[in-house]
Amino acid sequence: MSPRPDPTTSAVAPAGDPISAQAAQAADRASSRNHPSPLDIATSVSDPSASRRVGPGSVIGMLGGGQLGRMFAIAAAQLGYRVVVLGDSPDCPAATVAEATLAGSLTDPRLLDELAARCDVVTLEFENIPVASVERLAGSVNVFPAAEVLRVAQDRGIEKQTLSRAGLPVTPFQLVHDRADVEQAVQRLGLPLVLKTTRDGYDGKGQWKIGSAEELSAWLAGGDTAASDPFERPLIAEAWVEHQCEVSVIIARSVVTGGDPTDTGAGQRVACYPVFENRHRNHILDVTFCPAAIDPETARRATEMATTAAAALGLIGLICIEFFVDSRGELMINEIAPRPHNSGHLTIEACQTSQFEQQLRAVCGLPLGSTELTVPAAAMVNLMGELWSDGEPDWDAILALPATHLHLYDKRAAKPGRKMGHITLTGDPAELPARIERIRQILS
Ligand code: AIR
Repeated sequence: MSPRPDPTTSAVAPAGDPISAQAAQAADRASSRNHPSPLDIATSVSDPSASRRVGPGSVIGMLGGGQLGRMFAIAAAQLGYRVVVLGDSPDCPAATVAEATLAGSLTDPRLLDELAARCDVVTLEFENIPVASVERLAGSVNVFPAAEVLRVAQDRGIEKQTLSRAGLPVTPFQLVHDRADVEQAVQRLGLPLVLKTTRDGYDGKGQWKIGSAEELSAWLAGGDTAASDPFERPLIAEAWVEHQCEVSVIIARSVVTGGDPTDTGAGQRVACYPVFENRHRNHILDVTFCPAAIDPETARRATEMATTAAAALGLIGLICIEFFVDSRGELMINEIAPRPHNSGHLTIEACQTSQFEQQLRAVCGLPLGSTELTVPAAAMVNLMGELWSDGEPDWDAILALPATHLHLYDKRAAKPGRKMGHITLTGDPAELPARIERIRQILS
């Protein structure tokens, strides 16, 4: 393990506490944008051509070819755009709906240069796109969200530093590089706590809940880490938050230099969706409800925090901010994802503008669309690979249900834990739980 500077102390650490050089750079970049005025926001965009309008008929580059890229390409086609995907395989989910797919590594300079040459603007569908690839593209074509946003979102430590320095509440945390750090984290944060790899973990991967001194000893002995050295990769310890529910807010933001009737001032355009309430199963999103069953004041604060986060990051594009609502009704940011989000899939049928069309509008400098619900309520149920264990599920029975919308991602292999599709239900909020139950019966 390479020696590292002292870990940062906590979400509430005063500025000036020791942090890693990388985290310090990111935090400095972000802190210079804390609570920006509209004027700051307009001038914080380093590339003055950032907001250049890219109209219908243009070609959009998509980094990543999964279901999020696929649903983006469908929305883009509706508005007369063409999409070129850079994905890992020629039959990735986005490939069948894109104009062209460049199949290969997201770090291949030849493919990146070809994408840049073919596209008018480039966006992405997962946040772990190598930053160097985005920087290479950005030398010749606008990429939104920018490399700087990805750098923050790819590292849980930098993410938490950046958000807390923007005055936003995050789960109390401590960076962990060695045994002494874990012991200090246990002292400061208490048990249980969650150890997470700072990079590359998702859907519960690279995460360990430590509930007792015995569990900590077992983890330190490497029992549950799949690694002989549990500190091989940088980690973050997070306090365990007893929460009543998890909610998410998806917000689009763009900065335009030209005047437009939808501008909110100094060129910043912002559009925020209603709050979504999320239920997980095995650390993976299972069901989303909208509107969330939280009081209006909590919803208002979540929206305000999402707006502050998007501006502090200098985001152009779409971002999802996930929150815990703790037992006292306080909000804490759990994580962020600067791309369309699984919890926003219901916007396709339930809102004036889907999250995918909104991403397109934001990165193309078009007016942002209304995020209003067009239905009383909606729910989204994920369809995971395990549903295929006895062959293809009975889609005809699902398609026979009213106000029920089936989406399948055309993935070639159904594996347990893999998102294969989703179903959106719209209608009376009181009836949604029973309708979800009916769907589960059909699919079981
Ligand atoms: N995705 C990205 N971050 C989180 C999620 N769920 C989507 C993207 C990505 C796809 O999941 O669309 O391309 C990868 O899915 P899979 O099943 O191939 O691992």
